[in-house]
Amino acid sequence: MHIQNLSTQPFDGQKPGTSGLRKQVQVFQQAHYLENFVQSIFDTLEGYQGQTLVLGGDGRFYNVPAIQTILKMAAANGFGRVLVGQQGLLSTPAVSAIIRKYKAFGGIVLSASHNPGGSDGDFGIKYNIDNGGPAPEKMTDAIYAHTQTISRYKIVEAADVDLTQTGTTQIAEMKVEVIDAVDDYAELMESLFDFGRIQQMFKSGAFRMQFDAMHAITGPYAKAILEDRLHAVGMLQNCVPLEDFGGGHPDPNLTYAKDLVDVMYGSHAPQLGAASDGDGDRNMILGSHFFVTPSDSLAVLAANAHLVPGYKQGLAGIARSMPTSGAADRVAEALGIDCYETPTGWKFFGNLLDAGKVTLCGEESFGTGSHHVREKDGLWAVLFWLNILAVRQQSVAQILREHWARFGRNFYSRYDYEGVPADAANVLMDTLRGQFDALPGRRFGDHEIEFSDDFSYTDSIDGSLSEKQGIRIGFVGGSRVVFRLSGTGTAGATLRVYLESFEADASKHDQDAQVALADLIKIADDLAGIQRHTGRDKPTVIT
Ligand code: VG1
Ligand code: CO
Repeated sequence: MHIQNLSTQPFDGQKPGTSGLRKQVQVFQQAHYLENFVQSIFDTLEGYQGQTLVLGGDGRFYNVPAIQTILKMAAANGFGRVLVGQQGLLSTPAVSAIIRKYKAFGGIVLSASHNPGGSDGDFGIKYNIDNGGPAPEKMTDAIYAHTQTISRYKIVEAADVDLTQTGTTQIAEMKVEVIDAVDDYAELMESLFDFGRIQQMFKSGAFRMQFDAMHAITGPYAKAILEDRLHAVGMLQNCVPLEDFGGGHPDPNLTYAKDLVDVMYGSHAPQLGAASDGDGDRNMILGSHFFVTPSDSLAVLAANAHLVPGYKQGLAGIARSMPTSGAADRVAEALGIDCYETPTGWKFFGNLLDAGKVTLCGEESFGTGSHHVREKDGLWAVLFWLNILAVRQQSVAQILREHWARFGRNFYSRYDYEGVPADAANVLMDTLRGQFDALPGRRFGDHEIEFSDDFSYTDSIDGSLSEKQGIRIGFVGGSRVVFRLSGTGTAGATLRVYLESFEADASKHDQDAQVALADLIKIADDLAGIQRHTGRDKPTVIT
């Protein structure tokens, strides 16, 4: 078979963000655009000749053409074997699990996660290393540098691989194994959770859940695990992955998972509601008429981990991203273990997990996970909750109320201003930075600013430094406002404002978070001049 060595020219802006390179589909469809990025990944790697690559995506528009191209490029570049999901499908956590199980050299995930799909939507590509986790910043920086000077890429001239059936074929010297997308992942889940007990709970007929796959990748996983293995029959919706996710945002939150929210706040609501995102790494957890913030969810999983077979030997530590609330910190303190604070993005958890310093990790953006893989894992979190519910035999709301009574409640909310002009967003951030010296000591009603800074993080394992990871304004008493610009969007900028206050008094725990945080919300706007800079008088999404 013939290996072509084609000449090409660099594209601007192939810089990976919080989680890989994400662009509109039309951008990816330009001749050589995908190829340049893939060749830049391969050229950044060392020692992959003859090794195994894992490949799959969330099924969005352009998934299969991209897979066919990458297979031919992997063969031309000398990989020995590619494990590719049937139909080109693999969830992000499944890719991570498969890399680890088969000791692959790395993996490529095709996804723009929670961003909309379809021919007018977004596409994305991400490289994961041999621990199963996202490439660290040092590597994504090197890949980006390479895209700016690239002049050639290698590809084999060959027929497309049939992805519809599992089985083994060959492209040039390289073996292609089309594997079942779900089996390895399901086996891993079964090793962590008490499937017998969860199955009993469903079979008793007294417990119901509603799971919404949002027409994205988790559909086949949920069917195989929740329905076939655990007997959650008739409790799943939107489980067929569609190229455009049925026209929606596959983002599990109160705004975009409205169908599910309507069920969970309706009459005869089931005891548990859950949804996951485009690539299956996020989760939203709801009880009957009850929303669990992702920050609280992490804290509850940590406090109840001893009830779950895979975690009963205890937690080494917990890690959370900086904007995530301090609820998990309180659990860590009670358990006598460390809690680490990292920048936003799962790539910062990898070193801590590899070093055995933490067992559970979480982000406020509906991401929770553990040392079982090196990505956040949506269905894993749902199974963790099911296992806790099966053991405790209480409602989600009861579990949260008892949790707050014991640890106190961290009221929390995030305001997103999507699609604002990038210049305006940058001016807003820089104006805030300009005030750092003047802010401490300033009072707003009952609130006095204690500190303001740009969060920077030094990795305790490899010493790498990541700066400007979000502006923090801390108040006396522990309340906090954080301002950050998103690194996953493809149009304009998204300003995220994270709000948090702590309440120890249990008689005040039933307040609505928006009411409890009302003062802080106003202060955030005054401080940053959100309306003045962006012209927006309200956020696009509140979570
Ligand atoms: C967002 C979230 C972040 C998450 C990232 C990837 O990033 O805030 O917590 O890790 O998405 O999630 P940003 O830069 O837009 O705030 V996913 O589900 O896209 O892989
Ligand atoms: Co995702």
